[in-house]
Amino acid sequence: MQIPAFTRSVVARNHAILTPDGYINSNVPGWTGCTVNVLVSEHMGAGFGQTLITARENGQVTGRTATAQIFFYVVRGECQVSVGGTVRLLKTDQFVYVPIEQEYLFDRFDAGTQLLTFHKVYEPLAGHLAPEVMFGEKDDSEARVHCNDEGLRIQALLPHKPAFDMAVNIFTYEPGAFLPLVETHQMEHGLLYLQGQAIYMLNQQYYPVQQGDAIWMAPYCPQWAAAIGKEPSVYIYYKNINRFPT
Ligand code: UGY
Ligand code: MN
Repeated sequence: MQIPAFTRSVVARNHAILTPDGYINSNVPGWTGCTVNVLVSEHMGAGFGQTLITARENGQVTGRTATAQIFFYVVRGECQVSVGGTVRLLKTDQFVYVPIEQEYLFDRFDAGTQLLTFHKVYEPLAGHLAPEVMFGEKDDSEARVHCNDEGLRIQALLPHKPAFDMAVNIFTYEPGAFLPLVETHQMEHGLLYLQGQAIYMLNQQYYPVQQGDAIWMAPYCPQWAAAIGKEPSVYIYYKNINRFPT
């Protein structure tokens, strides 16, 4: 037997790579019949949370948001969601945004359905009502070319409206595509690789990453990525936006 003493996971001051081999279940009140892996949290210094829920058939994910909004994305499988008076089937690559002070219930899971969540304490903006419940899905025809490079496309899943203080985007790199600069910015990121492989540079360290890996990038963490392999590399990521810098 191989000694299980190796992992690609890294947790550093301003970034982290979390690979599925190290995931351990957390119990979250109201989220039953499922495995919950808390990937990003304030315990590592983050200003938001990211979890991955893997549900059994009898799973129920229910609660009422308080000060934090939650974005739920179906990474695989399907389930039913009841929120804001609407009951809907949610399939792979579809999402629902649950604003503050809102009850939600996910059930009727196909066994093994995975939900990715991003949650953040909502910062109200004077003159703007808080966002309402919103449904949507990954749609490559909605993706926009990034930095004039046809090999890089970003789809914004949430509207470009000042009421939203978080963005969730899907970033697709064609094989061999790479970011045209090393980004160093005040905004924070959490991400999950949905497809493919890449080399991610975080704070001058180069990491091989692939589908299923999660990454946290603190504010000002220098970041760069290049797709490797023969298929597109695709990640979904969180970013705080639209508020006065603190
Ligand atoms: O939106 C962003 O800041 C994005 N381009 N960053 C990233 O993918 N690491
Ligand atoms: Mn960035």
